[in-house]
Amino acid sequence: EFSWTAYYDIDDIYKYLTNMSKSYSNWSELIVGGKTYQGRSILGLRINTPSQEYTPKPVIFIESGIHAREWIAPATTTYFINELLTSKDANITALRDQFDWRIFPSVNPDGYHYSYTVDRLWRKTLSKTTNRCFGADPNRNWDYNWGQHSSTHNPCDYQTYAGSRPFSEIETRTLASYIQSIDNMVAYISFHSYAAMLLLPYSDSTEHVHNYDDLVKVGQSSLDYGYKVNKDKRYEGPGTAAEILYKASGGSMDWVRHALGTPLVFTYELRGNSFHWPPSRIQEQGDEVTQMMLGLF
Ligand code: 0X9
Ligand code: ZN
Repeated sequence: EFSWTAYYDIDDIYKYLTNMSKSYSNWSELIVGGKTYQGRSILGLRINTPSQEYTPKPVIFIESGIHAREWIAPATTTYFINELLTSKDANITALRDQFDWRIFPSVNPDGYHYSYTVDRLWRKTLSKTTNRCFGADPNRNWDYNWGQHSSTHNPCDYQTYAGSRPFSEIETRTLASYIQSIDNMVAYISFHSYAAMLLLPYSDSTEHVHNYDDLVKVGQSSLDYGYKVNKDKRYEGPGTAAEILYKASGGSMDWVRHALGTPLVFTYELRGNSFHWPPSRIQEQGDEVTQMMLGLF
């Protein structure tokens, strides 16, 4: 049985998504956001309850687990899926019904499986680069200002190798084309760990986007909601990644904002004091993220 008191390998996460799509087949379905180097699908769940309206609902996209070792991100994301599907709380059912959700708990499933079975601190993809080394940082590989800040061009770099060219990785390339095909995407939310921060575009420059003040306002509301259920430590931000964390180029958030003009783009750096955040704390992180999503919309 799937739960939120343990971390699961990718097959079990995918089995959970598949089971939920069958149990709630009237308003949820499995979706494929792309492909991986090892031939996996990037699997997600669409949640779109029936409505009386003729116009399609606005889409909210959730991208989680792009960095393999940040296990709290996929765990929290399946927790949130579970809340959307099963909660009787009127605020949560209203949030569920208002939007067409596309939720991907692990957009780097090869890397996640590798971190689960071989190298717990693995961050990158698993693509072949040199004879000795492999993998690129999928959050440095998107085609916007690629290869500049916090990026290396050394395939043997364990952390931030940007790849051989923009979208060299099949995961980022196929996911970007899936994202691009979505009409009416109003929000793109990405989950990482660990810093307890809410980051806004851009990561790559300190320039403020035209609706920066709005992003700060709704971001602040999101953090207020989160703080209500978890007073352990208030998240830093909202602020541009470039200003409150560090400049980094080639991230998904910057590409989505720049190439697609999506109005609401956020990156949450979840809690933790290491990548080994204990499984006993998944639930509290899940509740906090659920509240933070309620505070956004
Ligand atoms: O460096 C990153 O990619 C993220 N931090 S992490 O420690 N999880 O690796 C920050 C992401 C900020 N946004 C972008 N770089 N686009
Ligand atoms: Zn990360």
